[in-house]
Amino acid sequence: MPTELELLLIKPDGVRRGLIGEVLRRVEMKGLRIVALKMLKLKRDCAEALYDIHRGKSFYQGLIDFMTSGPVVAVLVEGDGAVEVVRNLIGPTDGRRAPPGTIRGDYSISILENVVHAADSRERAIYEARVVFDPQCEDSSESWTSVLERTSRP
Ligand code: 3AN
Repeated sequence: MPTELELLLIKPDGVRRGLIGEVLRRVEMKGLRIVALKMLKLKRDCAEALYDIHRGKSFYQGLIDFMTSGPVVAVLVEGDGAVEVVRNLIGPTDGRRAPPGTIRGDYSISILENVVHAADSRERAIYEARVVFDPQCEDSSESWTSVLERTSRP
């Protein structure tokens, strides 16, 4: 299988729960290479672009609210069959049904707050990577400069 790129996102619940290291560890231990990494709070229109295929569905607004509720970590991963390998690592969407040993199976009992997102095809991986790594996508109220300002106030 030729080497390919996959876009993985650690969702706001994964960041809030302190699972960044655990997710990255699993990706690296599997033998995949992390080729780009960025923590950011998504602007609303970027979250909408990321989930454009779900527009109009009953859970869409809740999904966008959730994805913009706190910082996410965007991870660009490279490896042989990376899309399939990462999708298998994260497990199926519903954390209650995801098998133990998968990230969702081990850390989620929710269909919405399921720790991670991963693109479902090579084409989507490229599209989604372009969305989330675009500097315009970052909500600057949560950027590192605002963290510095907040923490260095007397
Ligand atoms: P996956 O992330 O496994 O590819 P998708 O693309 O079907 O799943 O759904 C995208 C995201 O939308 C999911 N990760 C989940 O957060 C949310 N979602 C999907 N189905 C539902 C649902 N029935 N209720 C609430 N949220 C959902």
